[in-house]
Amino acid sequence: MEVKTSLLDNMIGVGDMVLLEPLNEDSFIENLRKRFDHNEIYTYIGSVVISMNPYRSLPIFTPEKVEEYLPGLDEAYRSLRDQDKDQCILITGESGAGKTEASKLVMSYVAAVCGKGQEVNKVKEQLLQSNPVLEAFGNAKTVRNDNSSRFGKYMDIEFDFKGDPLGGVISNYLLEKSRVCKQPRGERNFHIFYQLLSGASGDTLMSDRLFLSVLSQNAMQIVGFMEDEVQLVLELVAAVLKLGNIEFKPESRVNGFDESRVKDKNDLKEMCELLGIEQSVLERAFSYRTVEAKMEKVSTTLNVAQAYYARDALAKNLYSRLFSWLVTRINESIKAQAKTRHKVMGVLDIYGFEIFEDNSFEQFIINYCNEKLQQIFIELTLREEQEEYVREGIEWTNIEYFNNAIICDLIENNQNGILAMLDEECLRPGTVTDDTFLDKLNTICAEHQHFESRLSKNSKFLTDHSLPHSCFRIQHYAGKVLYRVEGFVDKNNDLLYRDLSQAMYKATHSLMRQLFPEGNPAKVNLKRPLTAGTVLCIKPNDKKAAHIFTDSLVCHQVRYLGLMENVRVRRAGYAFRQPYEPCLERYKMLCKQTWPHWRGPARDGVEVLLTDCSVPAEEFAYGRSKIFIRNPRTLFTLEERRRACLEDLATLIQKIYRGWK
Ligand code: AOV
Ligand code: MG
Repeated sequence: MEVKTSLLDNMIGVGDMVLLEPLNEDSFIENLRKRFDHNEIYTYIGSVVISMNPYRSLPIFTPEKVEEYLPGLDEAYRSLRDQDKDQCILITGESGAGKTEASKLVMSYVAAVCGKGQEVNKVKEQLLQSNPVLEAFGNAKTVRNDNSSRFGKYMDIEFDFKGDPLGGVISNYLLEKSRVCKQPRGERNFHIFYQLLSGASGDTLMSDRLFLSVLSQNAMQIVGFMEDEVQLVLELVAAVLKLGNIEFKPESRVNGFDESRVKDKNDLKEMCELLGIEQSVLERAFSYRTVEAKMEKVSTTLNVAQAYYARDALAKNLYSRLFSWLVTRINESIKAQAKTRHKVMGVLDIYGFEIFEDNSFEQFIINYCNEKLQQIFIELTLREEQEEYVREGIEWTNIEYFNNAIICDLIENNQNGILAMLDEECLRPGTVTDDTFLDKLNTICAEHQHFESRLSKNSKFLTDHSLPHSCFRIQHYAGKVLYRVEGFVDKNNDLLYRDLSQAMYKATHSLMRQLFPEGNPAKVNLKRPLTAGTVLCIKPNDKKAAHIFTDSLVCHQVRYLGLMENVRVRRAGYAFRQPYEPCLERYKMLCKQTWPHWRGPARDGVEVLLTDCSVPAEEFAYGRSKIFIRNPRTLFTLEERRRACLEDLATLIQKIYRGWK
């Protein structure tokens, strides 16, 4: 039996890295490769799942198979149902690594394992169909991923006491709204714009009914959108398109200034018709801006550049508010009806770390989010794990790992973090430019190990002195990224002139009015349940292609995700732990001295029990309140014996019963 297993291991690799022999980076990557070649895309490090993107559909996602392939998920779901613990699944990995697909798999899994019945099925279907709706509006093709998420998403699935889903709540974070106006070369706008335009002539945008690809339309219906709501949403998408067509020309004034005028009023007219806005109101809002100074309202003229700025700000605001409204609307549909919410399973899927040729404010924010997620991952699997051993008094040699807290601090520190400085610059009226912001960064961050500019004193990673003007570089956990400061101040400011928001509020379009109330929409806080499972997604190649496994690329990801350290902690550590009482309760039938009752401290009972089962002493460690078991196989052996014992007992009872009859 033993031989067979190792032969199999030789061919398809080991399923849990904790059991890998010998353990080093080469064998680790070799193991991933073997498994990848055999379509085994999941590998474990204890309860952490590593998922390799296969870039093609594998026949493993049927409801029956899901369970078999994702034991980690199964564990999370069982703990939620049987042990009454909220669960949270964090999904991380760079852009295109397969996070969003993995998050959908989590949802399909939940749908596959839990109860049936009309009500439950409806809830499941709605939860699942919220994905295509949000992807249509929040995903786009990028250089890294044809279906790249441009927003962060956290979804709580709520369960009743039986473990059946009752509903869900979605929170969205920071949509990359600049994409509405401008897409980097080789990239596209959000999918919805193409879905709206596909197969339709330009006139369709002005026809009574707008058409959307059947797929999204159906998904919206299942999630609970009324037909007229779908229409209202599409009208706003069309309005954003129309808005993008509006152009401006300068008109010279007597005082020497150029004042902006709408070039061709046709698009303006169509947009106004679509939204029920008076054309003159919008036209004026593109030529003048009202500023309040010392209780006085002053009207200043906009030049052509300012008019374009105002137009783009409006398009971005309109679209991102529409997106948030969609999330709120979906939540109304999918929220749990009954009040008997019992437990939740949270799934976090954000936009992955990305490095482009040109990186701007958007990449900076996205990469910062990933930096934070890596922090949580480190906390859970490396820091807390090691701290528990110390707390329980288990002998432990500390395993070093790179802690990226220092990079998070560089960005978010309240006093001199990059974001604080940016906010400060945005508050200074008048003289602020992207360059003054960069100057400020240079003076304050030049000493930081992970920051690089032309003035950097700390050249630890300054290999390349050709840093261009108006750029800075950050050494992120996942790699160095060169950011161009152009647009940082504007994008952070994100000014929407009041004249425009007021013009929008005057629209007769009912949804439009809702999107521009005065005041800001409340922000959602990310609250994560305590227990967490993790999925780490790895991208096998840079070509979005199947069957290709690029060693260097995989190796880079294995390093920055800290996977070797993770296996080391897991291996030197103990795969399984349990407080003494429940452990004794579960296995006491395996030993005469502890069965049926043990009198005395549970810790001693567990010791007697384990000695009696003659498992080698090095397999265990006795903590202050918990027993630690090193190898999962030891646990499996105990479980098998327990099962055998129960079966014997059952046979015995049957015999007695028959004899008695
Ligand atoms: P991401 O979520 O990690 O990137 P996706 O989940 O969108 O990446 O995956 C990118 C593409 O890889 C998908 O569109 C599929 O073509 C393919 N893919 C990923 N996982 C699987 C799988 N399990 N089976 C088959 N194909 C898969 V980003 O959102 O860009 O950070 O912002
Ligand atoms: Mg994604």
